[in-house]
Amino acid sequence: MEKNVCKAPFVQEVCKITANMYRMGWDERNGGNISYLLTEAEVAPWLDLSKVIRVIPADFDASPLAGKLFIVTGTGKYFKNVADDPENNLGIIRVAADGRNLELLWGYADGGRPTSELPAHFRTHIVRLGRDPAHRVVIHTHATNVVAMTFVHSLVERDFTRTLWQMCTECMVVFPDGVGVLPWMLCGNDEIGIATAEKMKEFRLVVWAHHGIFGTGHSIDEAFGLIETVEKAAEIYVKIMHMPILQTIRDEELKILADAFGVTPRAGWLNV
Ligand code: 2HA
Ligand code: ZN
Repeated sequence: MEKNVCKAPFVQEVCKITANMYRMGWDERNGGNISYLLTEAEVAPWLDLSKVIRVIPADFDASPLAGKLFIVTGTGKYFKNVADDPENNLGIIRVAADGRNLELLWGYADGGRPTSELPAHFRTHIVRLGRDPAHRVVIHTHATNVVAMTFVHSLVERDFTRTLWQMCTECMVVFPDGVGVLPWMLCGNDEIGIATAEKMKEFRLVVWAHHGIFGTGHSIDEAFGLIETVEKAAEIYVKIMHMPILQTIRDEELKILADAFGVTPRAGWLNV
């Protein structure tokens, strides 16, 4: 018997994180989007997997994800509203065998579609799954201080990452692999999707200059945790950048930190 899908743990998780991110002030209006890879075993108790409500064309090739299930925020939908109305604001989709269509199994009840950033999400899933079979989540958000930092800091990835690492002790431990950075590009198309996925070959985090950030992970907590740690560092940067700096975390100390926590900083990015 089918149950109320809104009560499924994976729907509840997306409801909680979208509400939380809205309260962080990062997801104004329809800003931000989430896609979360689900297993058949997770979804089957809640939905009849043979019942396709609607077929939605994908305007890019998602064939490496054929047969995979995702819960995805809807295009034009507000994070503010997801928790109160998951069935209109979220959808559960399966990538069709041809990779050119998406089979809607639940949600987008008002005729909606997945996020406009689906190419960036799906191309990122393809790349990250190739690197890490436990990968499951892509979160895009307009993290305020990260966006601010892209106006006043070099966008060279090594420089950008080094500044973030220096802003708080946790950063080296959380993202020793650093952040990728893309220059300003038009969003919502496959071109930025391809560029994002190219960066995801090397990074779990990609900043879109003057727009936002993409974070990935095994879970919502992990992807969100990466983003909030970068955002916290960027916040400290924008608070202090116009003041005289009297001391910082030195590269020798970042190395001590990495050694103590058993993480490997991206090769060549520390000057030690
Ligand atoms: O979905 O965040 O990048 C709205 C956006 C576009
Ligand atoms: Zn955006």
